[in-house]
Amino acid sequence: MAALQAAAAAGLTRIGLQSAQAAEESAAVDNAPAIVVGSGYGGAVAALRLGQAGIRTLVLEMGRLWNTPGTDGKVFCSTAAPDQRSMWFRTRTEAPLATFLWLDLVNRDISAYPGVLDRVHFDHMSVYVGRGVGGGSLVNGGMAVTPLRSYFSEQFPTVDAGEMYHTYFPRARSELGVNSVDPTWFESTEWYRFTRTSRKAAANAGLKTTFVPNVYDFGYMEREAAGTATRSALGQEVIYGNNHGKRSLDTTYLASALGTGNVTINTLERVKAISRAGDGSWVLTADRIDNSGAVVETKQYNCTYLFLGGGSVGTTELLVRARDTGALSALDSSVGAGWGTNGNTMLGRANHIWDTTGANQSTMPVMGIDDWANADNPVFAEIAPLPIGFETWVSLYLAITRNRERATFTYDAASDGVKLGWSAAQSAVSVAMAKKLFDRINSANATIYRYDLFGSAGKVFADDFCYHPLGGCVLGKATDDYGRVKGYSKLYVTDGSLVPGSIGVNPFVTITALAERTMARVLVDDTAP
Ligand code: FAE
Repeated sequence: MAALQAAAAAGLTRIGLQSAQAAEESAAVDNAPAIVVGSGYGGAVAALRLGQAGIRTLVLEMGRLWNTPGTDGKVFCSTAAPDQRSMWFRTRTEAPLATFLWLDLVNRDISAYPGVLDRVHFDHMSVYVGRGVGGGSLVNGGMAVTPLRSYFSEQFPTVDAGEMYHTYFPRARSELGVNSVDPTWFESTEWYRFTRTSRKAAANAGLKTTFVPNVYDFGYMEREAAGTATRSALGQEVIYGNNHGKRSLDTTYLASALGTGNVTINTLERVKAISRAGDGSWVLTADRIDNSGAVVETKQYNCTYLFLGGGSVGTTELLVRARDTGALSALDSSVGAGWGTNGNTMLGRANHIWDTTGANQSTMPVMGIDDWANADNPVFAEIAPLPIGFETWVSLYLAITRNRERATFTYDAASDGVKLGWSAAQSAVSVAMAKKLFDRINSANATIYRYDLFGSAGKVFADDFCYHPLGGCVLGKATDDYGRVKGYSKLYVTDGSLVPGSIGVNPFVTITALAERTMARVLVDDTAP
């Protein structure tokens, strides 16, 4: 953390604790033996393991380093009072919950700035992603869930599940700082009344609920509740960043990566193109932007080993562009394919007047309704908070459904970007599955859905955005079984694009564990002298 803090204080966009030799080599020349694109889960694991192996590594991240307090003394703004820090170059926030009582009370006008949460729009689906050093870990709900082994094996038939569940999942959980809420405190605190109310409604329908671990420090949260620590999860902070309590990647993997002395992170640099030089090394073109979004420099980098950790959307876009512009024409035809939303659908239910959810709600979810074993309609629904500071009687959920629909990214020459072939009908599959489960809950409790949360048209199910973009460069299809991209050597994918569209639970533990597995293999097999 010392390196991150010092860099922030100095206003630097280049962060590192380099060894003297590395500093000398990299002062003028923009190259490194290894480059990692993106600093989310996949990128952070790659950076740490490369750094530990003594390989000088440069991480290129398009977002900011989030460590500099604004004029209010805080690094991040809260969901209740969003400002320019909230969203990536927007003039108005685009929160998932668009309305309350059909009124546009949630979103605010802001000035354009490289804020921490982005919503990437495609024709029938938009994707929320984190921007900054730490990627999605800066904005997510911290739910650290290991998938059901049987479903993992179904999704990754060629991966040794025994090795994953004995070695790489435990390694990922340990490095991420996963912990669990104290059940006694959970049962008594006002901050989780909303969860207990949803649990009761599920139980009335004969449905099972399960505690879910998290990377938020629950010891810290208890101190927040006791009034002895500054509030973050209990202070309406989450999707625009947490000022305290959360073990985001900048405090775990990336801090350790910088600590090796071999890793440097350049921020506000967006990789636009990758190609291969005549000598087989990788060439990257990156735009460095300023706080207004203007490109202030276009840089070229060169490396021997290239690791792509730009996330499902970021990495897939880079590879689809490279293949379809001819820069890397040997990439497999499956690059771009196999993308899904993890079956995401958000919805709210209206509780009876006596079933309060509480004005005080922790922003960190700790429980899910687990009906995944229901072969007719597998759904795992996270019990989500609605932390707006007054009683709403709303139970909110993010349902993860077993939607088998997949889409493909295609290159769009006009915009030099990608289009996503996801249709409204494909979202309707997730909605139908979520509805089947929540109709059961409503019927058992004589309750109804909320019609006021997702726009003025009375939409019940938020079917036009997702939090869990997965796929686009699927393991074993676009890559070999370890994330080595087919068609080229020394090119790797380590992020959520490897997961084939669905994993049945919140995905970052899986992404981290797969990246650990890739790095363990690659560092032994591919970098030996
Ligand atoms: P990701 O974390 O998205 O990192 C990619 C990084 O690469 C970002 O920092 C980008 O800015 C950067 N980047 C992309 N393209 C470029 C480029 N061309 N040049 C330079 N940099 C680039 O990827 N998951 C859970 O497991 N539990 C949760 O509770 C949970 N809650 C969520 C809540 C929200 C609001 C959101 C948005 C997501 C949530 N997720 C949750 C999903 C989780 O954050 C996501 O699966 C991971 O962050 C994906 O990790 P990747 O390494 O694939």
